Amino acid sequence: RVGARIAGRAHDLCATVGGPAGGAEVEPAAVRVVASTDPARLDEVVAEVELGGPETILAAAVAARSAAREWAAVPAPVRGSVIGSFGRLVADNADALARLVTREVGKPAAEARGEVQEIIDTCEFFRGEGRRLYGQTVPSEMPDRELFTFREPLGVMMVITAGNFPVAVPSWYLVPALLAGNTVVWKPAEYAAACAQAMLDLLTAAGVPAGAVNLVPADGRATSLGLERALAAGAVDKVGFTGSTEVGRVIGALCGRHLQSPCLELGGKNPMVVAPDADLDAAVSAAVFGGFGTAGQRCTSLGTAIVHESVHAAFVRRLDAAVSAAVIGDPTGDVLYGPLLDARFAAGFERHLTLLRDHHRLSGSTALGRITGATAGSAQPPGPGGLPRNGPRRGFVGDPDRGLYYHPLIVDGVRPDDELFREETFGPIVGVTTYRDLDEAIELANLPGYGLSSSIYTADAASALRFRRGVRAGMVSVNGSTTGAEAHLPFGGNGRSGNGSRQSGVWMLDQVTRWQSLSWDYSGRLQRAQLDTVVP
Ligand code: UN1
Repeated sequence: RVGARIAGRAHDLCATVGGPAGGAEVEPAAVRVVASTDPARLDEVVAEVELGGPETILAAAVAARSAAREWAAVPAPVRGSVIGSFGRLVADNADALARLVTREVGKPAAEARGEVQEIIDTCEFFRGEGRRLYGQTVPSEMPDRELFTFREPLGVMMVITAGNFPVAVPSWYLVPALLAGNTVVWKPAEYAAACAQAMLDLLTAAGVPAGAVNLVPADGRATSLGLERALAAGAVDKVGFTGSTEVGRVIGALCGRHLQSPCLELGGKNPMVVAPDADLDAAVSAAVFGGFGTAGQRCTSLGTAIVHESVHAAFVRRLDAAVSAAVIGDPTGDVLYGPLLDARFAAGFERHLTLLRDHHRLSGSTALGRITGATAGSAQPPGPGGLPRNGPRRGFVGDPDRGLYYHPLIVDGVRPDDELFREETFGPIVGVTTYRDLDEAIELANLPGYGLSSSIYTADAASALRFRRGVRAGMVSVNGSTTGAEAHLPFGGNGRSGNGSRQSGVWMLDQVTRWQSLSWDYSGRLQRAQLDTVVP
């Protein structure tokens, strides 16, 4: 069986969901077992995950191919009903699914519930698309001839997803891919495999047939080898990937060799401009939510606040106060953010912190590094030179020594040459810099070369519109956070953020279908385009 082999029952979703997950019967290749742990309680294993090798991925693609014809033959409105049932099942199991998200990747309860809502919204949109999935009628330049276009499924999609949105982002691929009549190989993040298993169980319970979605947890090396083989064997028609820019380049190159254009949704270093006329309290709230929500681990997280020099001091003071007052910690509670996703993400974040040490002026109450110490809640001990360091934090709930918790960081005075200004950090850090005029702010916003999300706080319509036009981001928010895109608006970026593909809403249909045209002549003679076309 292709699928996440998980010891025991990793989720407590309701009785309608149960039994073995979907996926075709194939012999798995050599595997390794890894533990997916709760990042807030590292000693607790959420699931034992059996990783597939390259052969497992190839086998899953072949299984998806065998299931493709039958699924594509199901009328689109019926496929839409299956998506509708999936959405209802997700809604019926929303709390349990959100709890699993919290447990497996440490996302705070409210945000996890929001993530589940994003699946429901996506299903609501695509259910109806099953009754639309429109093609066009196009006038011909010749008489007695009709032209049409049709959307056709691509065949087999390989979907590779990260664990920061372990259920919502996969649904952005799985739901439209299935609706359009494709079958899927899904490689989730290993440390979010129990969430993936729960999603597959819900899809199966909703009526997605065996073999239509094949779940294969695998490590990075096995994934790229398996994908390479599957592409070479003609077993995969399209790849969808959400994750780092670095891995996106590898996947883009692999697909390019086979003349495929993947859907790539990569990193971001998302700017927020705070204009002199901005509502500063609102801008600070957006910086807190956008920079520190999900512990800064959204691709849309705020990277750098670019603040007009006239309001810079006031902005930093208020941001610092808001962040210092925030409660962080155990994600089952009401916290701003919980632990980092997984040990590898913590290690990556530590690398950024190492580069930051000694290079930046950190704002007054900001501490640096992992939160430790059994007595969280006591004051922060100062480090050398008065700089606060690792240690307990006021406003912490839970056991700091059991989880991957990090202090929130505000780094004031970042410059364009700084690593922190240019690179995505995927952790709870916000950089702050200043600008003098809007052109400079736009230039700073574009400098890192990403192009995913962006924001401006201003009361001036002309500044907002100028920023919208000048910023090279796929998503622009005026007086709102860089995070929190709605599920039916085009989502994606260019530059280091992706290859220009857009997810969500009708735009996603272009990632899961191919256009076919039909020219139908009923003149009874050969009509030659251009040659027989009479243009007066
Ligand atoms: C991601 O981090 O990959 O706009 C997706 C947002 C979310 C999705 C983020 N709705 O922040």
